[in-house]
Amino acid sequence: MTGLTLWRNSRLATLAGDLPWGLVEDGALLVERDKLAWVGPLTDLPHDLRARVGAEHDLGGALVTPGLVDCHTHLIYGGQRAREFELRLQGASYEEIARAGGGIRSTVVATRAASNEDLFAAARARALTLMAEGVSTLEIKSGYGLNLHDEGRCLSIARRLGAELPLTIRTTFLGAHALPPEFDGRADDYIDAVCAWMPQLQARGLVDAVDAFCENIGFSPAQTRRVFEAARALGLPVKLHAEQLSDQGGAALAAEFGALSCDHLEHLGAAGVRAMSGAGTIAVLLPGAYYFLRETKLPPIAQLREQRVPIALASDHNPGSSPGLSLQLMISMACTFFRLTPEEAVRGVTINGARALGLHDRGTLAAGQRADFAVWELQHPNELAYWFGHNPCRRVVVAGHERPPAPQKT
Ligand code: DI6
Ligand code: FE
Repeated sequence: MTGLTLWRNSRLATLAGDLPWGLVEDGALLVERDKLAWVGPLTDLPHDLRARVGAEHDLGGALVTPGLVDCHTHLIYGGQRAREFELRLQGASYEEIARAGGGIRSTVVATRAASNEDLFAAARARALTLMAEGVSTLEIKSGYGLNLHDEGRCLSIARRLGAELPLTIRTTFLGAHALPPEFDGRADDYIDAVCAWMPQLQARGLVDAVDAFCENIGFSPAQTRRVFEAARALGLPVKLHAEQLSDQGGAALAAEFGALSCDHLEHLGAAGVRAMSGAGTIAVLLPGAYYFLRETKLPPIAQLREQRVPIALASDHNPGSSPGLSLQLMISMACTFFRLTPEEAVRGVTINGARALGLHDRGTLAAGQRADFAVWELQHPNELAYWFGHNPCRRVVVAGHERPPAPQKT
């Protein structure tokens, strides 16, 4: 039998148990293959387990957290929209640009025109940037292909990233992101098409979940419901871009379908919060989009807390509303803009991010969880919310293996 690997001399923010941060001093992690076999203060490590340790790493007192989870990204796309940003700075709104055929549609044109290799290379570089800050699980949505061929191409590229990079990729089919030009004036026909593509993409192993953009510039609740019914018929979990720009009742609709998450939520009302609470749906807040669209309406944080709706945070990386690639910046902005506590924000990119993807095998440091963790040159986990603009992540372990290019020491 292979020996166990001991990682010792660290402060652990386990996010498990009842203590703030699940903090463990002089902590140790024992890894068996891809899982955590034991977690706790080194002095409590049982002798029989100690005897089975094959390799040992001294972390020099560094902070360890669970590997970070970015549960909402649109990582695969062609082109960029810096010109659109300039127009918005001059007063044009995101909605106006979208209605004039810019916005998501312009990225669809660039994505369709891009080669597989170009799309892959650009997405790979983006993923590596997120990974350097401790991300070990990453969700990627389609939604810039908007036909069967190009949605399939983008989802296949997401799968290839998952196969070639040392992290978990979860894919989400977001065919109902925007109306492609060839369906102008025929949104219901387009929804029929999206529902018809879904089983084909699922049969190719490309879909872990289904999402839609329920918005006055996106799809109506009735159209979203049809997408969700198609997903349910295939046994696929759903998520929703809900109440980003207006309250469409999308969150309540998603909750009715047992959605894993509702995302954005600045315009979420009391009924939506209650519905999410009843359904166990995670609220995914996206401070990058709030910031970049210069939104002023805050998501209803107090009500989410009151109704015990777990809050996750994600980068929402996309070329239109959130071109950032830093979960640490999202933590910082969630605290400054939304007044999340640092602990809430860090839970948002670990345990609650995992739950927003339906993953229960990660997000905390506890025996039986996947051995996904990040090592930080920090004293206390509250510093994750404090520093911004530089990267204190020093090492990342994914499924028990340390990720290069971090130093490979024993
Ligand atoms: N909401 C968003 O923030 C992204 N998609 C969505 O439905 C933005 C997509 C884009 O502008 O390209
Ligand atoms: Fe999004």
